[in-house]
Amino acid sequence: VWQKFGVKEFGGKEEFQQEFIRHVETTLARSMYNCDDLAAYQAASQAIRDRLIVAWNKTQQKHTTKDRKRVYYLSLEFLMGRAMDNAMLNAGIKDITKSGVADLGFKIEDLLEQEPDAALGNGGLGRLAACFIDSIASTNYPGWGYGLRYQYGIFKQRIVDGYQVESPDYWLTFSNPWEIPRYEIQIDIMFYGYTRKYTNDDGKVVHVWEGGEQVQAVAYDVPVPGYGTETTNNLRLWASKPTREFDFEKFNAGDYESSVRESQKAETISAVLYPNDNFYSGKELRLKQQYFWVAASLNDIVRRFKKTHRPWKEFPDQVAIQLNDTHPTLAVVELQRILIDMEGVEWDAAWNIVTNTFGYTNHTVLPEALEKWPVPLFTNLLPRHMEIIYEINLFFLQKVEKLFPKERDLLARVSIIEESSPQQVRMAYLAIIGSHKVNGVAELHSELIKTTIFKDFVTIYGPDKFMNVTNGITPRRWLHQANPKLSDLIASKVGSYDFLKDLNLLKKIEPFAHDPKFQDEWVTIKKFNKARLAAHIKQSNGIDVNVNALFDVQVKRIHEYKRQQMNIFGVIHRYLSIKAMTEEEKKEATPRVCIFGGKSAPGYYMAKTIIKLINAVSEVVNADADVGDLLKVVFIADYNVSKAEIIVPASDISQHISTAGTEASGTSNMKFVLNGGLILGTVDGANIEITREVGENNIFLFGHLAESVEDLRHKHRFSDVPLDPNLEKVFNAIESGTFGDPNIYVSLISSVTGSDYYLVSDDFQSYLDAQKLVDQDFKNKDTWVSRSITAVANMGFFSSDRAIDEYAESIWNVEPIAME
Ligand code: DL6
Repeated sequence: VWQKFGVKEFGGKEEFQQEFIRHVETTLARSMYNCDDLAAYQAASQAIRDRLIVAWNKTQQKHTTKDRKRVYYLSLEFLMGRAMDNAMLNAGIKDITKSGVADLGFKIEDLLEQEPDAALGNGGLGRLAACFIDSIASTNYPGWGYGLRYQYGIFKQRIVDGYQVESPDYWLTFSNPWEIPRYEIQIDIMFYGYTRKYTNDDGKVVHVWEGGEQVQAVAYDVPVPGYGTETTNNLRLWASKPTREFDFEKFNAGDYESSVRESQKAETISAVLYPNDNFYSGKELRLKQQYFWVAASLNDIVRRFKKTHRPWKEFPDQVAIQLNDTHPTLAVVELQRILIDMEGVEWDAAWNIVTNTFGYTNHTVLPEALEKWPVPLFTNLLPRHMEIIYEINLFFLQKVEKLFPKERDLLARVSIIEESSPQQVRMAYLAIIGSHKVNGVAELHSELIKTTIFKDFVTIYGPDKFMNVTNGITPRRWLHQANPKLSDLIASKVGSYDFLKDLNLLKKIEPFAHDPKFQDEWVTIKKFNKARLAAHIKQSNGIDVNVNALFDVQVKRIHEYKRQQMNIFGVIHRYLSIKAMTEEEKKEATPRVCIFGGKSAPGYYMAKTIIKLINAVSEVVNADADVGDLLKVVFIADYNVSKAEIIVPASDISQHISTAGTEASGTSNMKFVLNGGLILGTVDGANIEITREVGENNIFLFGHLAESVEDLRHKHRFSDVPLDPNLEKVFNAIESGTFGDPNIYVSLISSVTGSDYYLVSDDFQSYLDAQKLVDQDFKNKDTWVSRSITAVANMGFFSSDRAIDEYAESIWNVEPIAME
């Protein structure tokens, strides 16, 4: 069934091998006798890269000659993972490569293991950006990603004595074959300095920003191959460099250290990814990163537009820019600055261009994640931008005042400047005011932003400016690449691999949900994937797990709102129950392997305590002979994209149990279901739409609904709400030292016994009930497998191709350009 397509294939295996050997001998300057797995990985990637570059060039030429509107996706995070397997699969050259390297004595799996993850992101937001650029290419849209080329991606996590320990992610130690340095593309970026204005000969007031520090942005291009198409788009990542290597005067005066200081300072800008997920921390360097990246990207976009010699008013007909969260919001101000200060466009005309160009995606309602910058810091770093923000705000507030003359409070509520001490720039408000569309990332979330954090803006602009685009995932990486056996089985029923481009074709497997042969094959594949994960667990944790047990997985960033604490409290409850069981009862119990993974932000004390508790429970439970195979607890260290590719296909149940109304969408929920795992989840984020698509019989939902959350929190604040009795038993066990020093967990427990902001106690009984149902249902293998097949058959909606089509049609107004 395999179709040949895409990037012009190697003439055959032999041609690939010639290319491979050429790269070993010339690019790497090694010999085939002295070629280890790392060198073989590098040579194979170079051979594949050569093909990608040919397709990349053709695509760019085509897009330039077609001269149609392009979309630019601005994201401070692109959590790409590994590139090689994805490139081979998307270009349709995996078979050739695999057998080509095999003949030369290498296993493709060993080569793939050599590649470090490109981990330029924290979690959901960054991985979404990676899925989106895969889909933009696969659906032939002319689109580029713009981001930062961090020298250090998200930190590496080790577990030492049960605690998270961070170390830097040196992902660029060996040269990166998946990027093309563009040393010729260098853009000067300025910070600090001062502004002045003067009236020119035409009587026009001209604003000047000068006297600041300069750094240079250098471009690195990462080809993004679409699946089953020759379209190969571009992800342009910027690295910071000094404008001059060192200060000759200081050098000549013998002051060597300070002669290189400027160059080191410049390089710091793109050095490291801030490791916070759903949390804003107001560091000046972060704002510098944002401006550096946004200014370089806009300079590039504007330069490309100017080559077409169109009038400025046509800019939005040629350019759509999507702001991935508020991180790139400065782009709104920068474009206005370019237009009015550099290009002489009148304010109103310029503002019209700006607002028709940008769209803004909100990814969270959590107050601690909403970006605000202190005005003094902002003014010092970007004085001209601050002036422009004041103007934008003034015109906006005048408009609001005209529309709602009697509502004085409204003006203060919606002002871009928060009147705190010091004053703060509210970036989300600036993003809304500067964009023509604002979207949330799942239905519930998009409703919530309209009724809570952005309510006033709905009043001002009307509801049409606000919309929903439910997130999606790329089925290429998250099915075909992560779970090739399942992809092959599905293809055998669909009749082709077309479902990888049109995920609704999965529907064709639904009639086989009760077919015993198909079910057998389905179960065999799940077992294979569980065995693969079990081998990984044995290797990394030294723990033996039984592949016949129910694999229960919660892997994601550790965050109180995601409630890993509730999961581990539930595990302790299970442990206590097993300890109280008779031998007869034990025979009836469903064996479980509870698998956790995820990083905590380095400064997030409560999340780090949760990790410690999981590891402490794991140590006690796994060593308890009374328990045996009935319960195993595993914390997989350093969860990342390539580990997710092993973990996701192996789950029977995965947990997505955020307090209702807190998880904007979630995307791993989609990945797990697409791989035949069922969900245990709350009525939150995209779980709701997943339920609608797969049917409520094929998901385990529990917990309070979003509309009750405020009342429950209010109750906790103003009266004594009794602790859930089962949770009390769990806390007693922790406090009596069953899992080591109880002092470690005092604040974690009091976060629940106190205000219980995340409603762990309120939801605990319903969580346990749902878990009980999972245990019971897992025993009925036939029903379980038919539910799993039915769920997969109905996951078509969650392809990121669908999400991209929605963005393209209702926000960007861009159309695909066929390569053929
Ligand atoms: O939209 C992608 C992803 C959602 O699936 C998650 O639910 C949401 O938590 C995450 N949001 C963020 C916000 N970070 N900031 N700023 O990562 O976005």
